[in-house]
Amino acid sequence: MKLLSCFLLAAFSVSAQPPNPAADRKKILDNTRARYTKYDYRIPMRDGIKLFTSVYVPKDRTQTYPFLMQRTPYSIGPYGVDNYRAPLQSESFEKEVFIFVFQDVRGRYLSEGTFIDVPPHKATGADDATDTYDTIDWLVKNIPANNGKAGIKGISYDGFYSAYGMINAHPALKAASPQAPMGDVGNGDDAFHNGAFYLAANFGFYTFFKPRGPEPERPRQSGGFEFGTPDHYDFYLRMGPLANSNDKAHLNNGNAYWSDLLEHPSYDDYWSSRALAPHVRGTTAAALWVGGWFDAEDLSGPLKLFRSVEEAGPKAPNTLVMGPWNHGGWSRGDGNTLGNLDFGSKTGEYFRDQIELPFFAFHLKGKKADAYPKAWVFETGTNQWVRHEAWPPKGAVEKKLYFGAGGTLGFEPDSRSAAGGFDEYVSDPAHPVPVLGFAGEGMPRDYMTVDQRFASSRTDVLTYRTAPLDIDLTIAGPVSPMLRVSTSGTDSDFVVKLIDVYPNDYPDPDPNPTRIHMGGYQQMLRGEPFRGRFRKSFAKPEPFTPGKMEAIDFTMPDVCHTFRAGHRVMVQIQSSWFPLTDRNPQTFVDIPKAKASDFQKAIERVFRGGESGSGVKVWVQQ
Ligand code: PG9
Repeated sequence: MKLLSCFLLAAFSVSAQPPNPAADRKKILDNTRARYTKYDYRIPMRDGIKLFTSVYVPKDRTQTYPFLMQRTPYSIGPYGVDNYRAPLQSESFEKEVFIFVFQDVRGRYLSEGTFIDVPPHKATGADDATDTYDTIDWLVKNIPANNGKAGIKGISYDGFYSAYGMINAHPALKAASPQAPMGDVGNGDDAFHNGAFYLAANFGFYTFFKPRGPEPERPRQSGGFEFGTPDHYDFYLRMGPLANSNDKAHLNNGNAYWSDLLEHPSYDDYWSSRALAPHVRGTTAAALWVGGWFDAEDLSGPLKLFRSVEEAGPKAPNTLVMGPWNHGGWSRGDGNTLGNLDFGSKTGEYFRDQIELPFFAFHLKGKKADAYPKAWVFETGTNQWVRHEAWPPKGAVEKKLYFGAGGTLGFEPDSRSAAGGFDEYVSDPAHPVPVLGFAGEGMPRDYMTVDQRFASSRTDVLTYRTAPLDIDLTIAGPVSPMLRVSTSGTDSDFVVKLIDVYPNDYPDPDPNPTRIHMGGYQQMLRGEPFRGRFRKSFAKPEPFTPGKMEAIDFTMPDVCHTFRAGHRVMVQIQSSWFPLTDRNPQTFVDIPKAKASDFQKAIERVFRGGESGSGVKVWVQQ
């Protein structure tokens, strides 16, 4: 017995080595150096501009390999053929060999040319579609031991370039995985959502993402903006009207990209020319569109672009993957939790190993893989991966949840309140509804998972909720508010939040380091603002007539969620969401030029009752 216990102790002590990230990184770096040789090229585009490109070529020449590309405005560093990045993609890709390619896009870092923020696709001349084509053409013709196939992937801006590269693609481009691509930064991704400006996300982004000079240059360490407080609600409230954002204490007119945003508060051709959906129709590369249900930056992009390819009749396999992730969350960590939410399995690891890598190995190397479904999504609530051959799933039926008297909500119009009943609140721009119930960043990566009880207790938030459900209710697809509202002002925002209310006896996590109480937790599934002036047209804003009821119908990005029996469905309505979005003065003025005196309180009314009363349509899975 003694010998055995000594052995077990020894085994345990060996396996209980403390983690050593530095040693792990060194091992991966050494492994990368052992397997690849790095080359730097300045690849000529059709207009003569040369794009700086690093190519990691496998040392093994016993077989040919495909290219796996990534194009980025964020620098492909470390620069220099002796400085390797490792791992070259996620660690899952260590299991396969590719010719890894990284490229500074036109006008960024060591590539020549002029960078345009979110560059529009051009019908003629050089753009990022032709740059991708020319790069692949050059690689196939100049890099030894390639198998004539190429793939492209990337997240966020890099996802945008991945989708862009699918347009009029080179025949060698066989597979693309645009992940959280910006589908339409003017409406739905990053800059504006239904006309409301995403203040904190963009101010934070454009404090570091600045124009470069005319000459290529290596990254310079530019310090981030000093907010001077961890409480960004307070910071932005003190900043005051949007116009102050360019004064000396803030961006000091120093960033043309930021100023462009403020120059285009309506959806004009500055934005429509930057939308990718019209251009990805008919693309020929197999596509794996990836997004996160809780992505605060580019949730709508993957959904919108997947749909655009699907609706045009896909010419290659077209698959949507959505998981319980924040922005880019699928590419890092286990993915078993997010904020206070626990998904019961390593969703990120599952995606990288079971979905992403086999996709590229199949299309680029002919490795065996099961047929991919149209939609491979994680169903929150039941916390399971589900595969659907259509999206929304076949058999899902769109139903309206009606607002009722006394803050009720149900799939039948509230019989107690005849049409024309209403609930009202005072919306005060001087005291906007916060996006967080505590001091923090203006737009934290996982704000969507925060408990919404802080909001439902406010008098300027309307809350409608069902009775506890008798049976599970699964919704899968877009969520479409249908509001009937009035304001005493001449403009207002209306924010709609769809929430899962946990039963009071829902168990707390164990361990519970943050001492969170999950009993009664109000988990937001989807939330979007709508700037009322755009209710008839995003290009042509119209004022409200004070007190006159108006319809605001719109669609919010999809969900795939099961409200378990005993839970309630909740909808919250409010007229600010600060500093996630900028404040609406609630007077019909040019908001980026508004003065402090333009900001006025308003009485907001939400009309309910009868078939035409306010509500939210959801796709119920039968
Ligand atoms: N989605 C981010 C972003 C792109 C463009 C403008 C603002 C933000 C990003 O690339 O992370």
